[in-house]
Amino acid sequence: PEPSINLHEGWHCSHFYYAFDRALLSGMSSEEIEEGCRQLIAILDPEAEASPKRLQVSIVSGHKADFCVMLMDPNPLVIDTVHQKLIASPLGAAITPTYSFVSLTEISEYVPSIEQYGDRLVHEGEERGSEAFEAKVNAYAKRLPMMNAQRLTPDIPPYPAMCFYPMNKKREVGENWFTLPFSARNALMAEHAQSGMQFAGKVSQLITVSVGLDDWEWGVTLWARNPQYLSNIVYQMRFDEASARYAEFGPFYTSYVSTAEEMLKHCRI
Ligand code: 76R
Repeated sequence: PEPSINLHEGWHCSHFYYAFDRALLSGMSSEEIEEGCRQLIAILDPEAEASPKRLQVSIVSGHKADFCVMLMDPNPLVIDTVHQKLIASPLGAAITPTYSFVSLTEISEYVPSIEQYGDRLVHEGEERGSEAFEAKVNAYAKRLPMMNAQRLTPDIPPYPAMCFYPMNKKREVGENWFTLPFSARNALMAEHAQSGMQFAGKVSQLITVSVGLDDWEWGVTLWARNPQYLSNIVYQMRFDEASARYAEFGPFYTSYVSTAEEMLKHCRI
């Protein structure tokens, strides 16, 4: 394939976390701050022409950061430009980056093909070739292209609460995910998916891969109708063998979706 920093399929995805430097802000004039806010709002406008395909601002809970900017685009430099514009803007000196995570959208190798989906139905007791079997396989075949488009070029769901955390699959002697045969990993991920599906309509998840790109192997972004569901889903999934035995988690960042304007107001800037 041709050399390119754009992906052959899917998008780059970055999560940026920032905190305001109150000492620096207190030294700025109100005119400077006002102009800084105006520019920050323009830089973080998801509808602006130069903006990445997806841009979401959220207000962070706790003191790990003040706000989060999540960005997705085919071109990683379009994503990074938002970060550079922010710190080069009039408020930039008073905006301290506290965390970032670089990843890619992907179709996991455990998303069943139509054939694998049929095998799973048989495994669950469905009779191959029966009317019910055919109906389910056809429905899946119809949904799959849409679901794969959502995995590679995700729409952000209209949910107010968000949680991000990075994770690894364990590589320890006797408990090494990467030495398990594909069939065993696939079975564990099928159980994982079953358990996750119980949160349909409450939680929407985006798993982005960061193997080779950042300090953890995957980024987990969860959006929920209500923050209670964030805790519920993470708790429940801890009992799935894929997580109970093999998952290791990094720091958790909880935030609430907002516009840049609402975020500034919330932060009393
Ligand atoms: O994409 C799909 O829906 C297909 C099934 C599926 C796959 C392949 C799926 C479903 N996941 C898949 C892959 Mn998941 N997921 C996590 C976490 O906190 C934890 O315990 C782990 C973090 C959550 C909360 C979650 C939720 N999943 C993966 C992978 C990639 C593995 C690889 O490729 O090697 C990881 C790291 C991972 C982690 N997952 C679901 C959910 C939910 C809610 C679902 C059901 C989605 C639905 O409604 O269909």
